[in-house]
Amino acid sequence: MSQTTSSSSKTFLSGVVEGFYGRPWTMEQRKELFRREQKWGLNTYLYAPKDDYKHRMYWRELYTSEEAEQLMTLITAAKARDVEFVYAISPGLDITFSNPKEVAALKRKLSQVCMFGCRSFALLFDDIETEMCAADKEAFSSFAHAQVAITNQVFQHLQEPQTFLFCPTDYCAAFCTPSVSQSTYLHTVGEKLLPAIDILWTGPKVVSQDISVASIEEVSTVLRRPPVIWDNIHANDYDPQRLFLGPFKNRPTELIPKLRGVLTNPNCEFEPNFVAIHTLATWCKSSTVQKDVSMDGEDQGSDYNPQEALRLALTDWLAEFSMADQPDVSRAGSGCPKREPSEEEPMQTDEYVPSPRENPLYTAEPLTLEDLTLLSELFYLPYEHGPTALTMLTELHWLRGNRDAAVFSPVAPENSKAKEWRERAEHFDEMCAAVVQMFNRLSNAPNRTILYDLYNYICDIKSGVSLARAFVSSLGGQNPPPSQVINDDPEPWGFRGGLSGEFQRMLPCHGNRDLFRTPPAARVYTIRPCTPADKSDVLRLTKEMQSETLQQAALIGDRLVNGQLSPSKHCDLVLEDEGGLCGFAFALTDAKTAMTKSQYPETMLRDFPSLMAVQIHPRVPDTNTAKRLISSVLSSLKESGSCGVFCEFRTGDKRMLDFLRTLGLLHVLQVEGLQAGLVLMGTKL
Ligand code: GDL
Repeated sequence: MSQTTSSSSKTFLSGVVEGFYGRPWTMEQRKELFRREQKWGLNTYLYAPKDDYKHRMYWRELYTSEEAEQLMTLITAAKARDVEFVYAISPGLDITFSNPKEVAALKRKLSQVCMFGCRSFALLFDDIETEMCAADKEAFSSFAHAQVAITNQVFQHLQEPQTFLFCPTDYCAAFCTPSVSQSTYLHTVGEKLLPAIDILWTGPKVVSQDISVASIEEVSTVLRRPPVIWDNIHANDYDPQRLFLGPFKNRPTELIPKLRGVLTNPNCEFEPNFVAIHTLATWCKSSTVQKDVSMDGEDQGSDYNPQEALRLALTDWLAEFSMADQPDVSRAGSGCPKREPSEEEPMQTDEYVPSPRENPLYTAEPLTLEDLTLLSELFYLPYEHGPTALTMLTELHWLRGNRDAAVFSPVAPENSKAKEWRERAEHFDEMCAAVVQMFNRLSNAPNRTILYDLYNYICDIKSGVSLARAFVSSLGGQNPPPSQVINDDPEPWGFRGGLSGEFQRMLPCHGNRDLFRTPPAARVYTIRPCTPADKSDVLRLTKEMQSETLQQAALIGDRLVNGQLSPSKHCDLVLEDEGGLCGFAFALTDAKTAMTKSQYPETMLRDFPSLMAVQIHPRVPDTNTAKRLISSVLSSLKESGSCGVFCEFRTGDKRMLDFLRTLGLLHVLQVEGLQAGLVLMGTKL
């Protein structure tokens, strides 16, 4: 590609940075990458695998002759594909900037790589300790001065390569103190780093949801040059359950003339990066069009349309799935593609043809574009699920929240709500079935190299969806509750996520992924333990809300609220916004200790031994906030060994009942002989 940036005559850098943590790609995969880059018009590859010993941890060590051979072959392969090979080194873990021996070691190492035919280099100082050692503090006035001094020296030592990149320690706006425009670190870099050295930047955050033109203009002013974007939009090294198969998105093409380049740091697994790299290439080839032209796509003002770019990528990817391919197992773990027909043909055996009375042969259904679209939507982007995934989540949420009205309705089973519930449950079931079919077709695809890279993810989503499907079916009363979900002794796939999953479920922020379904809170809230000073506000809120219900039936929970009973440890949280106290959740681990008579049946108390009193002011529209408040108390109850909790409401308290139903954390409990005028909601823990 011969696109140039407006600010210089240099070619716009476009391509891939292998800059993630974990297992680096194999040499064969990298060569395949160069082939794809050339085909799609991308021109750069930045070699920066975080866990390659000699790139970071043992950066001083020279390459052995065998390694040298491999690197030389790689550099030659990149050249043959018109891809600029940029060799990066990360010495920041332990370098002493002020020691001339260290500078010499760095120069020696890069000179060695230069001998392999490499002409472009990068010095990376991301993800390192910002505190300098005593010797460096004496020699340099700041960390930025130390990094810039060594980078300028190395740049000159290598005879000022045409492409030389520097990754700052503050490589995104979120890392700058107090801000990009006032960052002393960035100002020093901008001022002192030689102008021919280019600077990497990941955008507003490490993983940036959007990168705006204004944000690039701001950082370019400070850096005194347009940055090269190191884009982590498709990086998945921070979460082993996530993979990103959505299109390159939310980077307006108006950025192109304002940048020195864009390099994507994608998924650790090589093959699934087909979409990430293909759509980036489409973006790079796009141009900005007149603003007044009406466009269907989301990136208005440009001929880049992420949905269309995705469709193009998936169409090309689909063809790859049908190419018979096996990873090379002779080089264990290398996963290297082997497309050439093998010299050793497999032994031909007589073809087995079953008779009409025998089992027919298993035939694999071919994978479809719809399957791949669904796959991409299930594993979309870091801040966004694809449309189908979003619908599935929303539907499951609705089905769970409305099961009382639909299923336990005392009136005729075919009331309109029940009908709607059943129809939507059926549609949900169909969507789940499509995921299972997609899994089946994928796992039979001839290209085993791609399949194996995807396998853990598709298996995980298939299991997750199957559990949800069985759960909905049990809610509708068609089947008993799925044994994997509700059982005292489930199989291990009934409690997913391992120890890390356990930790997450115990944290109050568990459930934050609702951010995908509902937008982030409109206001700023604080959730904190209740103090004696809050007492009067708690009472005022309770009184105000009670007048709504016009009922006075006494509740055990009232005594928790008015201070006659003390909540259990960590079970007394209040919610506050700028207008003051706007909610609370108080709980008792053992409700029986507060009961004067046997108000509730023993059987119920065995399943739901704890009691919670909860109130949220109607001015809090953010369901996530209320959810976090309640979930925190539920976590504390669970931690203290409780197996279930109930809340009492007066039947007139319709607002709270509806609100809690929407949250989906509690459901109405069917309790025999319950005092008239009362509704109990609860949940197992
Ligand atoms: C980072 C690391 C990168 C990693 C990414 C996503 C940069 C400059 N450095 O901060 O190596 O893959 O996050 O986890 O992005």
